[in-house]
Amino acid sequence: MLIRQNDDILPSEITPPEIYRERRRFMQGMGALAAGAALGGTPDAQAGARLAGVRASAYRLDEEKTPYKDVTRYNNFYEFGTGKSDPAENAASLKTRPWTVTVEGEVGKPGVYDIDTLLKLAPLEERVYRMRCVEGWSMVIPWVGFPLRELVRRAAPTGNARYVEFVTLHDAKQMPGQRARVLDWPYVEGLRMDEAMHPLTLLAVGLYGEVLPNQNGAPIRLVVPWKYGFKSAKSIVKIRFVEKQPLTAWMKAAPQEYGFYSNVNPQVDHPRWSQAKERRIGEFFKRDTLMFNGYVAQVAQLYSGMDLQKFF
Ligand SMILES: Nc1nc2c(c(=O)[nH]1)N[C@H]1C(S)=C(S)[C@@H](COP(=O)(O)O)O[C@H]1N2
Ligand SMILES: [Mo]
Repeated sequence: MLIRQNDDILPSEITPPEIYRERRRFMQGMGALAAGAALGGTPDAQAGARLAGVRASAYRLDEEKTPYKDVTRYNNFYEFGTGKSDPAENAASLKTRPWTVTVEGEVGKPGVYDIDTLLKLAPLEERVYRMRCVEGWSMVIPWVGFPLRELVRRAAPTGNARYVEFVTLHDAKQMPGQRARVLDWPYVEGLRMDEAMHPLTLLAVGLYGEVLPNQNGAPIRLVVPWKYGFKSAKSIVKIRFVEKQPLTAWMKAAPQEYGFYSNVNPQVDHPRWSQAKERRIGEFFKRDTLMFNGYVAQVAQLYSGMDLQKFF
C-alpha cells in the first residue's frame, strides 16, 4: 500500500476552489475503484483519475485559480466543435489508450513513445500558469506535467533542428469536428528551438492533480503560457524537429491574423479587435493584458532585437 508523502501535497490542494473540494470529496467516496486509480500507476488511467507522485513546484501565482468546472467546460478544441461547450460535450469519443507520440526529424534519437512511458519520462510537477486566449479571455490553471526540454534533450536534436512542430491526432471518427473544414486538419503548431527549450514550456498530462480531461487535450498537450492559447496544441501524436519554420494550422487559415510567434502582447492588436484587455473567466471587470502574459522577466530575452509588430 502506498502512503502519500508530504511532498506530494499540491498547491491545488492547499487552496482549492470550492467546487474542486466538493469534487474531491465525491471522488474519495467512490470506493475501491477510485482508490486504486488514486494510488496511481494504472496504465489506462482515465480523465479525473488522481495522478500519483506529483511534486509541487516554484511556479505559483498570487491569483485565484479558475474553478475546475470552468477549466473543463469552457474550452477551445475545434476537433470537437467550435462552441465553447462542444469539447466537454463531445470529447468522450476520443480514445486516449493506446496512444503513442512519434518523435522524428532532425534528431539523433527518433522514437515512438508509448504515453505511459512518457508519463514516467521526467518527474511530474504542478505549475500554476496564467493562460490567455487570443479571443480575449483568460484563466489561471494548475497544470501537471514536465518541461518539454526533458523530451527534447532525450531526442538529441541535430544542428539542423531550428524549430519544433507539434501535430494533433487526425481521426474524424474520434474527433467529429474534423468532418467540418474549419481548419486544414491535422492541427499543427510550432515553436522555435529556444522557445521549446525554455523552462516554462510544459508538456501537460493533467490539471488540478488529475489526469487531463479529453476536452483539455488528453492524453498529452503543450502549454506555453506567454503565448496565446492556440499555440498550446492538444492531444499530440507527433513532435517533429525541423530546419524551417513550421506552417501552423492558424497561419494557413488566416496568415494576416495569426503569426508564428503569437506572443501575448497588449500593444499588438488582432486586426479585428484590441488585445489591450482581457476577461478573466469568473470576473466581471476586465483586466489589463500583461506583456508576454506576465512572464516578461522569464522570456523577454528570447525576443531581444526583434520587431514584435512584424513578428506577431
Ligand atoms: N488541437 C487543438 N489544440 C488546441 C485548440 C484546438 O482547437 N485544437 N485550441 C487552442 C486554443 S484557441 C486555446 S485557447 C487552448 C484552450 O485550452 P483549454 O481548453 O485547455 O483551456 O487550446 C488550444 N489548443
Ligand atoms: Mo484560444
